[in-house]
Amino acid sequence: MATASPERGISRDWFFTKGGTCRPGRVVIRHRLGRGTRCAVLALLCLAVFAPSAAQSAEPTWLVGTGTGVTAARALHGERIAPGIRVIRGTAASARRLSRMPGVRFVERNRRYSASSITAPSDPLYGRQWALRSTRVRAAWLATLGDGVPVAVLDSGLDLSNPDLAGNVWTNPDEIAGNGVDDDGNGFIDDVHGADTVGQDGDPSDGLGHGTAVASVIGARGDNGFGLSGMAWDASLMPVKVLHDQGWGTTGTLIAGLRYALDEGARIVNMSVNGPEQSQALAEAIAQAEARGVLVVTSAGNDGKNRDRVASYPASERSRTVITVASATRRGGLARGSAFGRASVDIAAPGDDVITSDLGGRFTRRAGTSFAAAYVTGAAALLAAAHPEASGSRLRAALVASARRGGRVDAQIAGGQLDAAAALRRLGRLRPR
Ligand SMILES: [Ca+2]
Ligand SMILES: [Ca+2]
Ligand SMILES: [Ca+2]
Ligand SMILES: [Ca+2]
Repeated sequence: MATASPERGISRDWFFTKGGTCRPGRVVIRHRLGRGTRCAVLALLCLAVFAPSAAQSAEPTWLVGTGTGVTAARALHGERIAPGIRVIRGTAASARRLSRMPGVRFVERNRRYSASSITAPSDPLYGRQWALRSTRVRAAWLATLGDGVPVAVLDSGLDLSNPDLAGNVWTNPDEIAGNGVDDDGNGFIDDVHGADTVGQDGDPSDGLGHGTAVASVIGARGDNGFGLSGMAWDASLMPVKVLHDQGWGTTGTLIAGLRYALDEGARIVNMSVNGPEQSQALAEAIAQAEARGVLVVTSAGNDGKNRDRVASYPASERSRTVITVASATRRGGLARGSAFGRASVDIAAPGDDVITSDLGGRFTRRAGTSFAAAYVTGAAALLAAAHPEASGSRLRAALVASARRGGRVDAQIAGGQLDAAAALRRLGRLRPR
């Protein structure tokens, strides 16, 4: 473009020369104007774009593509980030003006991009959690982390002091702690963080560890530099103790627990329990869950039986809101001891060599369909967070339809293996949060 005119000691690109002749709010003219008109106009524009108010405000930034040789954009200061590309700050109007300047090839908004994969969380055990890779949950985390979705864990309770869980424990907004009164009239005194239908009290503390382990798979705090990563880092875990510390409960403790979960607004209920008898009362409680749009996730059982022939409850409940989960190994086969059934088992999820939180802040490797169910529950919490309107039966349908096929487990169950990212996509969108 412009060339210097040395014989006159004047350059047309006077304000392009080194030495910072143009700064926000300040134009220093080091040379006499030669062909002054354009220069004067450009100088004014330079001031307009880089007035201190604009430079220091939270205005959008723009990418300016400049031509070869001397260009006006060079005058506009900004930051040179690549040959022929500068970043400047300014309003849309100043960007439009700039785009008309000589030597400017384009001006476009410096747009925000999101990482297309979340960086590995800081939890020290993350690298050993093969299940998180198998379930493709990292891609799902781009869309949601669970966002406070209430998830009831009907089990042996929960270690409320566990540092990886404490931050995600549900709080009953209608109950005043420690006053010895059932403030919300739900039948449990001081049930601030869940309830105990075995001891019939408001303290769901876990004396067994099973419930704490299941809860950690669902919703241990992720990326907190401690322990492991749950599936849904921001889910709200509602512990309901329906099992004695010896690991068993009754139809009565189960249905009381389910009713508590429904009354307190759980959207998903994890029931990693199995019993041999069909129960009218349990079937009615599950029908109630379906009517309220609540998903019930159950373990297929660890007896190695074909569930199509040998029933187990609630796994064998025929309901569109119950999803029954078999346990898969790292290699995608059915885990040893896992029940199966092409008609009665919906999906498989990691349930072998699973790292879980235990009592006293310890960690334990566990196996069984209890933990497979917990992975599905965690994925369901992510779905429910991204799609608050979706009913339990819709969540179930999305999880089953999106399950990954091609593994050895396919021939033994109705669906394939849990794929959290595919399930989110199936429900509508896998969008950045
Ligand atoms: Ca209460
Ligand atoms: Ca109270
Ligand atoms: Ca208790
Ligand atoms: Ca953690």
